Amino acid sequence: MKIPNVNTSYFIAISLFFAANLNLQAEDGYKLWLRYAPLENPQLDVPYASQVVVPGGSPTMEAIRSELKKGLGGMLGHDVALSDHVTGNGAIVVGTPASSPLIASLGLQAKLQGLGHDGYLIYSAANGGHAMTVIASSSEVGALYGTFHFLRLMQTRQQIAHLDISEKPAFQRRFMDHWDNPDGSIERGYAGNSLWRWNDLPGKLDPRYIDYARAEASLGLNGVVLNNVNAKPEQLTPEYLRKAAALANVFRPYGIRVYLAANFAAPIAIGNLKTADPLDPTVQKWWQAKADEIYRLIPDFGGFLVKANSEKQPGPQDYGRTHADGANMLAEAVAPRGGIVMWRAFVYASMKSNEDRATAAYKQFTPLDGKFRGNVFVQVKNGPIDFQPREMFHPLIGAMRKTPLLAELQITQEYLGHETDLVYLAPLWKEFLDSDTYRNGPGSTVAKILASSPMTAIAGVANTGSDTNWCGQDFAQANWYAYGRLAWNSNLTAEQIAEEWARMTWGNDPQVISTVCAMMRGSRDACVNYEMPLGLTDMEDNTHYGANPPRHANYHQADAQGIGYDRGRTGSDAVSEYAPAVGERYANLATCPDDLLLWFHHVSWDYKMKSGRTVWDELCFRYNAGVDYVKQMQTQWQTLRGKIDPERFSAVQARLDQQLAHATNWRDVCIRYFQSINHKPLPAYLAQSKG
Ligand code: BDP
Repeated sequence: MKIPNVNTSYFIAISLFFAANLNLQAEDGYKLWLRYAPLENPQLDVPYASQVVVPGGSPTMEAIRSELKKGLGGMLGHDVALSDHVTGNGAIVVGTPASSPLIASLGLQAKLQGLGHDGYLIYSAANGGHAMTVIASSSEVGALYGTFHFLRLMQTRQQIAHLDISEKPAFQRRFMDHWDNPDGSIERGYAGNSLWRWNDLPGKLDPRYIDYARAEASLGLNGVVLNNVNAKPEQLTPEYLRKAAALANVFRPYGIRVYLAANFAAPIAIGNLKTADPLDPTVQKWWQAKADEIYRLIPDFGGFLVKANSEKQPGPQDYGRTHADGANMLAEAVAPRGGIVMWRAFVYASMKSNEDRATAAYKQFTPLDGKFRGNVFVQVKNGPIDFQPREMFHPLIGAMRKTPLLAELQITQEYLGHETDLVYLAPLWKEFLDSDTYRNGPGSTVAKILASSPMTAIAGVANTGSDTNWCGQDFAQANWYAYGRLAWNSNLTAEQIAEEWARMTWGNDPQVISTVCAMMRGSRDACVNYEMPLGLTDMEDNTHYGANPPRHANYHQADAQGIGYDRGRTGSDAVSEYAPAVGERYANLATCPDDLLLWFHHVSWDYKMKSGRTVWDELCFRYNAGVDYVKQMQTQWQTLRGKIDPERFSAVQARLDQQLAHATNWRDVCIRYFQSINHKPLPAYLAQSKG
C-alpha cells in the first residue's frame, strides 16, 4: 500500500508526534481495528471532514451517524457537526438515493445498480460551490460499508481528497461460522466462552453484540452462523429460536443475517418422530413447519448449515439416502423464503482404513453434481484433509461444475498454535484462493471458480470469544480482519491487508508498521516449518496443539527407507482428482514443488530436494528455520518497546515466549521421532541446540 500525500513536513510532524507520545495509553485490545486513535496530523483531514450529512431515520442510518461520530471524534479530537444540508466545505454526505435527497439528485442510479446491493461509491465532488465527499450505495448497508471504508482511509493515513472509489464484493455471502455450543463453550475456540450469552437471551442483550456487529460490518461480513456444526438439536427448539431471533434483531441494522447449523436428526430428538429419513413425508413436513416457525421469528433468516454423516453426526445415509436427498429436503423447506442450505463435504466416515482421506469428499460428491437444488451450496474446506498448516487445495473445486461451492476457511488456529502462536493466515488463504485449478484452462484460480457460480459465498470459522481482546491474542485479530477483507476482495495481497491492519491496530509510526508487517509476513511459513514442513500433515496430538507424530503414522508413512504419502498413480491416485495439468505437475517428482513433496510422494531419506539438500537434511533445516523465525520475531518485537502501549506490548511478548516453547517442542519431538526411525545423524546446528 502506498501512502499518498507524504512529504517532508508529514514526516517531521509524525516524528514529533511519536516523540511526544511515548506515554501511550493503556489498551486492552477490545476496540480491535476500530480504535480511531487520534491522528498524528489531523490538520490534513480536517478540511475534508468538517460536517456529517446523513439523513434518514432507519437503524442503519443511525449506525452510520454513530460510527462517523465515534470515528471522526476519536481521530480528529473534536466532535464533527451533524446537519441536514451541506452548509460549507468538507461535508461527508452518506446515503442511498432513497435516504438522501442530495444523493438522489446526483444521477448515480445506473452506476450504483452496477455495484449491486452491497457495493458503494466514494468520491469527492462539489455542491453549490462547497467541496464534499459522497458515500453512496443503492442499499443502506452498502452506505455503511462505504462509511467504514472512508474511516479506514483516514485511519491508515491515505488521502481523503480527490477520491474516486467504487467497490463491490467478490462473494455475495460472506460468513463467520461460529462453532459455539448452547452451554457457552466453543469447539476449537481459544478466546474464552461464546459471545452469545444464551442464558441471558432473549431478554438481556450484551452491549458487546453491537461491537461485534460493527466489527463484522467494517469488513463487509454479512452472515453469521450462530452455532457449532456439531449441532445440538435443542438449538432448533422454540426457546433457542427466540434467543437467535434476539441476536438477529441486533445484527440486522449492520446487514448481518443469521443462519443456524442444524442437526439432521432434530425431527427425532426434538420433534418426537421415529425417523429423520429425508424422503419420509412426515419428516419433510416437520422441517417445513420448523422453517415456517423460524421465519415467523426471524423474517430474514438465511438458512441452514449441515454437517451430516461426518464424525458421528447423523445424516441421510443413515437411511440409505444421499447427501443430495438430505440437502434438498432442507432446501425445499427454506426456499419459499429465499433461504439457502450449506451442506458440508467434510466427510470421510465411510473410508476404509487403508484409503486416502484426501480423496473421500471427491468420491462421495462428484457423482451428485447436478443433483442439488438451486439453493444448495456444497461447503468444502480449503484442503481435502482438514485445516492443516499447508494442504493441497480441495479437488472438488474445479470438479463440481453444476453445484455452487462455498469455501470454508478456519480463522481459529486449531492446528496452527491456538491463541498462543503469532501466525498470520492471509498467506495461507491467498495460496489457496490463487491456486490454479485449470478447470477452464490456465488462470482458473480457486477464487475465480468460487466467484463464478450463480450464488457465491465464503465462510470463515470464527476465532472470537469472550476474552476482552476477542481473539485470545492481539495478533489473532489480524486473522479475523484478513479473512473479512479477502471475503470482500480476494485480489488484495496479504501484505496490503497486513499493513492496513497494522496501522489501524498499532498506529502509524513507520517503525511499528514495518516491524509488525515483517513479523507477520513469514509467520505462517514458520508455523508450517516448525510443525509440518514439506507437505506433512496430521502430526498433532489429540489437543491439536502439541506434536505426536506416531499417532497418525499412516499420514506421514515414515519408515527406515523414506517418508511421505504416495498420492500418485501408483499410490492413492489423489492426483487424478485434479485437472490433468495439475495432477501431472504434482504426480511428477521433477515438477512437484518442495512444499508439497511429502503430501504427494513417498521418497527416500536421501532424495535430493530442489534446494540441494537431502530430504532428511531439508526436514531438519526447515524445523529449525521455523524455530529461528520465532526467535527473530521476539527480537523484532523488543525493538518496539515504548512504541506500543505497555499492556499489549507485554501480552504479545508473553505469547511469543509461549510460541518459542511450542515451536521448539514440535521441532524436537518430530526430529527425535523421525531420527528414531531412520537413525540418521543430526546436523551439527541441531545437535548443539537441543538440550
Ligand atoms: C475438525 C475439528 C472438529 C470439527 C471438524 C469439522 O477438529 O472439531 O468438528 O473439523 O470441521 O478439524 O467438522
